[in-house]
Amino acid sequence: MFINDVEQCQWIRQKFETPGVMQFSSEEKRTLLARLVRSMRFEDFLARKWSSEKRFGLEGCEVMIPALKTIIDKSSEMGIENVILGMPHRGRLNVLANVIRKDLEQIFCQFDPKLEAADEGSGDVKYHLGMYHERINRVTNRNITLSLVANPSHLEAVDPVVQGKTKAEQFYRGDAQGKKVMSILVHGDAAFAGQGVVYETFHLSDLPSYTTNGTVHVVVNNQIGFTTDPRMARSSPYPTDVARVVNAPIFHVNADDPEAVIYVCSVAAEWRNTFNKDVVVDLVCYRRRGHNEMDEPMFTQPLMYKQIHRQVPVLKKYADKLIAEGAVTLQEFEEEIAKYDRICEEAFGRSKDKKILHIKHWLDSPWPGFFTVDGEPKSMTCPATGIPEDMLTHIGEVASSVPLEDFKIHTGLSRILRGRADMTRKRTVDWALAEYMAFGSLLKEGIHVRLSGQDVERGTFSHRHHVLHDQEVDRRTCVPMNHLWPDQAPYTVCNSSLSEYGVLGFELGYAMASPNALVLWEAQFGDFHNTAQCIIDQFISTGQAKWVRHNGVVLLLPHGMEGMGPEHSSARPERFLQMSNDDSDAYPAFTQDFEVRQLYDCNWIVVNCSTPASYFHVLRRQILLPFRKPLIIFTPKSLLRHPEAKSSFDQMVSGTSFQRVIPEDGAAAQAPGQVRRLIFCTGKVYYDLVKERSSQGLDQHVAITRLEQISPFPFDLIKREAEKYPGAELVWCQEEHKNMGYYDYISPRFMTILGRARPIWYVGRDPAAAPATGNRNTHLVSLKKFLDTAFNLQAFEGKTF
Ligand SMILES: Cc1ncc(C[n+]2csc(CCOP(=O)(O)OP(=O)(O)O)c2C)c(N)n1
Ligand SMILES: [Mg+2]
Repeated sequence: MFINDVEQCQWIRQKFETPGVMQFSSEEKRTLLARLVRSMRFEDFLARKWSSEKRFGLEGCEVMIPALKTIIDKSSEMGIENVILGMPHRGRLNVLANVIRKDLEQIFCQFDPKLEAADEGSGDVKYHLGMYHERINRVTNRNITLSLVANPSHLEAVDPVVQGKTKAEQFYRGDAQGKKVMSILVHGDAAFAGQGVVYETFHLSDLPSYTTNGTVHVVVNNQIGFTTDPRMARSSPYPTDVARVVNAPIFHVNADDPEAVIYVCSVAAEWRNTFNKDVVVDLVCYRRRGHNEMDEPMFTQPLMYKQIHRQVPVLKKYADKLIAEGAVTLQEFEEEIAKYDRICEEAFGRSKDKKILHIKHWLDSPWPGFFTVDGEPKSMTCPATGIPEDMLTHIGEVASSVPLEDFKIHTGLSRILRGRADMTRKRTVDWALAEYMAFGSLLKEGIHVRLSGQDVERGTFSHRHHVLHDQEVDRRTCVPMNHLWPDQAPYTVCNSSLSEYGVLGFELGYAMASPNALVLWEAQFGDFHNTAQCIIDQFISTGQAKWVRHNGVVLLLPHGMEGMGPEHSSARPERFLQMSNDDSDAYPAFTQDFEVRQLYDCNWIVVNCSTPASYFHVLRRQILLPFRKPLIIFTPKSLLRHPEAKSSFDQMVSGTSFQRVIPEDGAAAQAPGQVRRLIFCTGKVYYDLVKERSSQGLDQHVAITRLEQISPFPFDLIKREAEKYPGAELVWCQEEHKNMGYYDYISPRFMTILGRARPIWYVGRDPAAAPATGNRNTHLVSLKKFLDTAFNLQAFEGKTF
């Protein structure tokens, strides 16, 4: 154990070294036996009914069920009302049945191959689905809410998600000490030792805006029991090194000794309650069968499995012990078994009546009141996203002030605040101020805003400064955003640890807890999101389809080709677009509600804003929509300070809205008949194009139209723009390399909307392996080259498509 705190060491000693601490009443022993009966007979029942189905049985570690139940009972006794669980495949169905108490027929019916899926998504396998249940805890007679968070196959990926959801539930209840809400994370030994996200998650447990005030971890350790090769145990990194890294006590306990297990579990729950710190219970057990029920372990571990087959099951051992002690009779034990078997059989009978699987019965986080009772959005409209002018002015004034008395800020920052005041007077905003306006206005409407990521308080590009630091008093800070309105919702802005996988997972979990919050994660540079790829692939892009839970998390990904080298340039838009589910080949029906309907049908929204006003509107729209979708925003770097990249209040006042496409509105738009070329683009390259067009004197001949929303694709507006310029050649211009950026996504969609009658020519950088060059000169030369092509009106003459 690697604990430096004397009080904590003493506490543990006293719990384990005091003679006779492990005393159980006969009532407690019988409860434990009954729980073991359920755990074991549940697996037996599944094995008998569906011998060739995968279920990742718990055989060998049946004690996990009483173990989890003990942690929950003990925590409930200490005041916990809400437990959020995350766990992998092994024993999951058993936990659903016997810990969370999902109806058995709901579980059994899923083994029926004829069960049809309701029309609500593509679904997931039964040992991944989540669950939410409010019930009375029979031991304490208190109400308790249990939820098991849905997870993908990717082991341990759910850990930070559970922690984020737990933090959010604590936050909304004002449970700053974690006395009402807690999490339990279950791990396999191999995944616990090997998956880095375990450590990224533990690492969050000591950070103020991320701590859940202690988590009880349970490891199903079927690795070190019964090894016939002593080197195996030694070559394993687990458990001693793990204890050192996670900075939490690990209690190892023999899973064949149920009384010891439940004693250790109750100590673990008490530890969490006493010290608000993480703790690990390591259930040292074996795995009676193969990895899943289709595997034959004797193929590869013959000697170990010979020994395992000789093991008497824990239930029999414990029953024999209690019978010998006289705590139960053989007859009572047999009746207990018969009773549970009957429960299973009856549920099995009922399960045959189930014809349709509703994934919404497997939701881990209900949002009461947000949808209609049928789970539908309450409307298919989105109100205008602009706000009254006086609100813009007020937020601008607070954003340029120091709301606390005698608070001395850095002179450099005073200059920045004066700049904001000046912009407010002139009725303009830059990027940072537009973001302020969006957040501030939502806070007024009671929407909690949380912005998390590395160095987000200041902003990677030193443009945000949401936390002011007193230059004379150590650690004295002020968040002006929390001084906007008397009864506003709270604003949380928090610098995270240096983790993407863990922190993005955490924010996704946070966003899961309530639809009435704007939860944003910002990458330091957009490309760093790829170390969190699993959260993006397994949860964000697919979560709703698999588990029907909407999620409105926002990813802010700084993006732009600015000569900064292969990293720090691209947020990899192509990857997000490739995973967008809107159909490239289907010509859409342009119904009245097309814009909102398209957003409802998509798996996520991908935008690249070219103006601060656009950014302001899209952030507000995220909350004003009657449903939730993940929002991916490619955010700028140099545009943060670009003199042209400003917006007027006129573009943000009441009545204005997010523009999915910003059409050309200059000279070319006045006389569209004379326009020879219409360039479509998105994001920062727009400013390069406008400058070049002007320097070549082509304002009347070339129109430039911006896509602010790339996915779902604004088919209707693109069609309108293309039709406005019937004599113009159509060009897609991007600063990214041809095999990256947006081209592969937009190209087939342009073809669909143009009926393949007109080509859309590509202008941009050539294909490449790395997202950007490391050589500044090459960067500038390639920029000049594609800008020349963009305005060379002969470039595509004679070419066919
Ligand atoms: C990230 C990840 N890598 C690989 C796998 C494939 N996989 C599934 S179960 C498993 C073994 C897990 O061992 P352990 O964590 O000890 O759990 P056990 O099955 O022994 O309970 C592996 C490698 C996975 N699911 N997730
Ligand atoms: Mg294992």
